[in-house]
This record gives sequence, structure tokens and C-alpha cells, in this order.
Amino acid sequence: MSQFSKGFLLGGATADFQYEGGFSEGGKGILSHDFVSNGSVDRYRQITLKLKDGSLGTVDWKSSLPDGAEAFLHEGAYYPSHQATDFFHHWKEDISYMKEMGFSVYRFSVNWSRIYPTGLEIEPNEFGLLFYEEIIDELLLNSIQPLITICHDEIPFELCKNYDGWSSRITIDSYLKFANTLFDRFGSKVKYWLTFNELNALKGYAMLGTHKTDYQTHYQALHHMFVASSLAIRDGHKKIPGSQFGAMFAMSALYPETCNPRDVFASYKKRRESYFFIDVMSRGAYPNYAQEIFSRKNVQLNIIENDLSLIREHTLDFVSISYYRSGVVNEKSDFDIMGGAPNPYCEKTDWGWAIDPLGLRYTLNELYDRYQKPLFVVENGLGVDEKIVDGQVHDDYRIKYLNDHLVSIKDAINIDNIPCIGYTMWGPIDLVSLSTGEMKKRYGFVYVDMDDFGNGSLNRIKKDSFFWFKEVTKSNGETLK
Ligand code: BGP
Repeated sequence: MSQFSKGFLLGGATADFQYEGGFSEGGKGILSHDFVSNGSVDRYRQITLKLKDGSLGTVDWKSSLPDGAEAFLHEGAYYPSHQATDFFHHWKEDISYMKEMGFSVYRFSVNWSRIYPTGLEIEPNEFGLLFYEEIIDELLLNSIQPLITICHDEIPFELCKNYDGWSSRITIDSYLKFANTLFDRFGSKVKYWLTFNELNALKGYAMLGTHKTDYQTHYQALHHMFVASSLAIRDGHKKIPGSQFGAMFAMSALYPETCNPRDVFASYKKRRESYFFIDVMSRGAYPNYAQEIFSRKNVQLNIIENDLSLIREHTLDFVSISYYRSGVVNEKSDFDIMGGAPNPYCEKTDWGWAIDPLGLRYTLNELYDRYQKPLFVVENGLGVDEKIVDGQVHDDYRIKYLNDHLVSIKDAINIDNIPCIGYTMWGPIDLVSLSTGEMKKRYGFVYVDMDDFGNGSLNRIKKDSFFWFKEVTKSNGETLK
């Protein structure tokens, strides 16, 4: 029976607007995500708006906003980020569960508008800094390493409203000020940092702060994020000796549907749509095939002096990924990042995600072959609509899912000789789903009593997987089957 190597980090991961709540507390400003209502597997989440003529409206959350429209909070609408599962008031209790499960790492994101309410202030909001400082201290007291995502798919509303978010270079300055505030305050306590979350899956107003989603706006915004990430890595390395910087990418394994060379090439090209981002940030340059993507999508980037040298000089120390599923590609496939044709060899979750643990080992091998940098799996998990029976949740399906994915990582490390720093399971305490805004898509080791509309006591209940994971951490992976 094998273990993970000594020092392998095992724990969990969350994002502020899905978990934290405390919407109007402690001087927090409004985030792009605070305007996103709930949806479901077949109903897109909506951004609530005030239209040009002053009337109210909504738009699918990944679409362009109508001309002249601006995000606006509607009375009576339900916004999952406002309460989320209330880590804001439960953080001490929740960290005690992490401790009890034997976490050695906890990945969380800092709510940008809690530190800079509009993104434009000169001085940070001290209350916000204190909130995270207490969390970090509590983690360290319990021997849990903090892993901070500086920006998880979000942006302060004022930057969207006044500057069209990441399409403006002003947002680079605002982000850099935010990042440096975190380095100055927490640098002596935090070694691992992620500059951004899932750059290859970001889209539209809620995530990029842009009013339009056309390719030109989209890729220009991403270019600014590449520059911002490089600047943050430059400053972080300077200020924090020994710091390690990554950025996270959404990776699902991708397979051609058949051995028809057309399907194989289509699958390879689809893969490169994700590699594109890692190539820029890890190799430090736009790849040769960027030209083909840009001319097909009619994109002309505005790149100014120093942008490319910054990208070249300040690359990622490690590559981190989320991995939930695999996808199948054929010649006709047309999907963003996740998805694809059905795979007859894999079971699916109730949300249609193919369950494929071996795909994770495949992906880790693929990434290391390409980048030769340490890897870190910072999200993985199973979303299930589950009920409490006699005060308990018997989530043997989650135990199996997590066991099989962890075994795949262990095999990648021990058999394939892939360096992997650690694993943070997604949503250790139940939180709100990003894609649908639902509560019932639960990932946790700990159940939170709350429904899809925010009703419930918010009480926490340990699921069976809680006790299982405790054994996994205690044995450093030896109990995995
Ligand atoms: C990733 C995000 C997370 C998270 C996860 C699960 O894309 O980084 O924020 O939510 O996916 O997805 P979902 O919540 O839609 O089930």
C-alpha cells in the first residue's frame, strides 16, 4: 500500500462569492457576481439590469449586456452570493472541521471588493484585511497552509461600470494594487498564491466585467489579465522570498470521438484552446497557433511596450488545474471549455458531467509532458443533490468519486513520476454552485442546511465522507483503494 510523498498537501478549496456571504458587512463593496441570480441545469443564471430607458431587465449571465444597460439589484430577486453559505459568520467553526479532517492546506479566494470596495480607493478597507488575517492566523494555528486565489472569476462593480472591467488597462493597476496589498499584509504567512482562477473558462460581465462578449473584447481583456498576472508574480517574488505562484486552469480530459483523423485533429485543436492560456502564462509567450485563432476570430490585440517582456519574464512556478470530468470531441463539436459528445464508457452526474478518474491521470501526464512544471490539483469533486436521513448524509458515491480521483493522482506521482504538490477538494463545506447558482448541487464533506433560495438554519452536519477523508489525510493516502 502506497502513500503520497511526505509534504504532499491535502485539503479543500472554496471561492468567496460562493461561500462567504456577508454581502453588505464590514465595508464590503459590490462585486460583479452580486448581480447574478440563481438558475438551474436548464435555465441560465441571469444578470439583473437597469436598461437604457430606465426599465428593469435581465440577460443570460454569459451574454453581452444590451446597449446602455447596467447591472442593477432588483428588489425581490434572489442573489446566491449575498448570503452564500455564510462562511463570513461561520469561519471559526468551518476551520475547526478542516482541522478535524486533517487538512494541511485550505485554498480560498479574497473578495476583491472587501479589500477595495470599488477597486479605485487609494487605501484598503482595514476591516476586510482583518477578516482575512484572522482566518489565516486561525489556519496556521491549526497547521493548515493557506493557498490564496487573488482573483476568482470576479471584479468590483465600479470597475465594470466605469471602465468596462478587464477590457481597460485601469483594471490592471487596480488588480496590482490589490495583489500588493495582500502581499504586504500576508506575505510572511502565505507561500502559495494563484493569480487567477480558470482563465480559460472566463466569460462576460460577471467574470471579466466587460459589457460585451465579442472575441475582440474578450481576448483583449485576457491579454490584460496575462499582463496583470505577470506583474503580480514579479512583485510577489520580490516581496515574498520562497513564494510560489500559479494560476488555475479548467482542465477536463478531451478525447476524439472516433479514430477518424478528422475527429482526432478536432480534438487536438480543442485541447489547444485551453493550452493557449497555459502556454502564455507558463512558457511566457503567445504560441504560434495564436495567429490562427486570432485571424479566425477576427481579433487584433492591442499590445503595448513591455507587455510581452513582462509575460516572458514572469511565468508561473507551477501549473494548477480544476478537474471534474472528461469530454468527447468530434469534427462538429462546438462547446466552450467543458462539455462535448457523450462518452459511452463513462457514467454521468445528474448535471451531465462524465465521471472519469483515469482522465485525471491522463491530464496530469499530458500537462507535465508539455510544461515540465510542478502540478497542483486545486479543484475536484462531485456535485450531488442529497438529503439528510436521520440526521446523517451517507455519501458513499462521493467517497468513491474522490477515492478514484486521488488514486489516479497517486498513480501519476508514484508510477508516472509526475511532480504534484497537492490536492484541494472542491467545496469541503457545502457552497453555492457557480454554473447554476443552486444550493442543491452539493460538494461538501459537511452538509449545510440551506435550500436553493437561501432558506435554512445554515447548521453544519458531517457527512460520511468527512470521516473517510480524515482517514485519508491521517494515513497520507495509504487508505485509498
Ligand atoms: C469551477 C469553479 C468553481 C466551482 C467549480 C464547480 O469552474 O472554479 O468556482 O464552482 O467549478 O462548478 P459548479 O459550481 O458549477 O458545479
